[in-house]
Amino acid sequence: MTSNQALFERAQRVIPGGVNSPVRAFRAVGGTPRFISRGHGAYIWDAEGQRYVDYIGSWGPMILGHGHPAVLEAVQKAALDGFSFGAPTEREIELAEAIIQRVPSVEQVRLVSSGTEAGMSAIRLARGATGRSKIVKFEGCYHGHADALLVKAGSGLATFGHPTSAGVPPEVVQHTLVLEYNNVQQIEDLFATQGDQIACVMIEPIAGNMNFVRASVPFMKRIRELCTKHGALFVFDEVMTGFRVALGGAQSVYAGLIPGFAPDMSVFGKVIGGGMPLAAFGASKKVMSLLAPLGPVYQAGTLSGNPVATACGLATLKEIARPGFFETLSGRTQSLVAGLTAAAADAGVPLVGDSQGGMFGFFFADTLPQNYAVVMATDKERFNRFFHAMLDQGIYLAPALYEAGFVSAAHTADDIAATVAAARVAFRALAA
Ligand code: KE4
Repeated sequence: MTSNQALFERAQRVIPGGVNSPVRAFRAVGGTPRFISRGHGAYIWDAEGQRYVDYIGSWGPMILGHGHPAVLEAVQKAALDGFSFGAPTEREIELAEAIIQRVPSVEQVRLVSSGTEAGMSAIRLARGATGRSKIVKFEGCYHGHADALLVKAGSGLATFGHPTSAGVPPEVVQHTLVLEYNNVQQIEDLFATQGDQIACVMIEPIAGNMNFVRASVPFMKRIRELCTKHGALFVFDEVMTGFRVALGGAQSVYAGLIPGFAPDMSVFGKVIGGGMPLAAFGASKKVMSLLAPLGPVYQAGTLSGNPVATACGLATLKEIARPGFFETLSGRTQSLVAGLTAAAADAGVPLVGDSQGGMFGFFFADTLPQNYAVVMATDKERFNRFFHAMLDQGIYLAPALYEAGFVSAAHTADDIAATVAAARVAFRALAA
């Protein structure tokens, strides 16, 4: 049996950092990444045969758990009919219809292969629809690695962003403005001075890339009002929250809090592909009609709407639409967060947590952070020690304090109880 360390050393010889996506390398938490050999239900096994209760779920897609029989059957059948044709298929129509059925704000969607591709295309479409160049994002929100979105806040309000990555020329991000999440005054001030130049405001409605931070109702309401007033598009990045926090995504949660609320454009990924490479972006028919081949905004993809991926996504969406699915999943996730916070309190360790549907987060802090700066000021050292104490007990949490966690329908009450029991051991060690 090859060890994780041996695989990691071999991987690093041929793949940068030994991984195909940075967070997998455990650099935030230290230690050797686990090379996963298989998954089933709520569990994954590493190359050394160690079993883990999986709270990553491929960073969101595996909402049913690994190897759901109906999904497996759909994928196997689709694969037998052909992997990819480069021509339209009926199943792409079915998936588009399934997404639109659950998301009233979307009249048409375009299917693509990753959240990055969907976010990048959404930005281009917003710029094409408005004829404007400036875009607004918020510190701590991640929308994929398209150049224009790899930006950190400028030196002050309304100054253009600076690249967060080498290889991104300053002129590429000169139109990207980065504001503080949940800061109503900043968005007010920006629109007051530059409102007529803004193509879109893009947001993670519940920010899973700074662990778990909710946009406040006043903040969300004000962005909606300002975008409407100034003709900017309000883009909801629901790659993580879509079909994960609720069947209708985060926008259905906010529609319940703000009468008549809806974004102008939505980006989806993860769950809609069920673990296969598939993402989407959607909006009104008027906006979407600007896309090639109908309109002047170009966008394309060899594997867009891939026949096997659409089968996987459709089978997944069918299962999560079953009556009671999200009630059960939400209850399971809430019991996890409640159990963790109670265990921490018993050990005298400050811990706060939150969840929505099958997505959760927790912080070694006394109150829930409302923005990126506060998230990054929470106790990282304690988080990392907790992460490893749990990993050593067969509980696989997100290997970074700025990442959210995910519960699947395959996680049983016993899995949650075992996780909380392991946390009791870990918190006692932390408190020592
Ligand atoms: P992908 O290009 O990775 O499919 O999607 C990018 C993306 C866009 N928008 C949001 C809100 C996202 O969370 C993501 C990707 N999420 C990360 C997890 N923080 C994926 C994990 C990774 O990068 O390996």
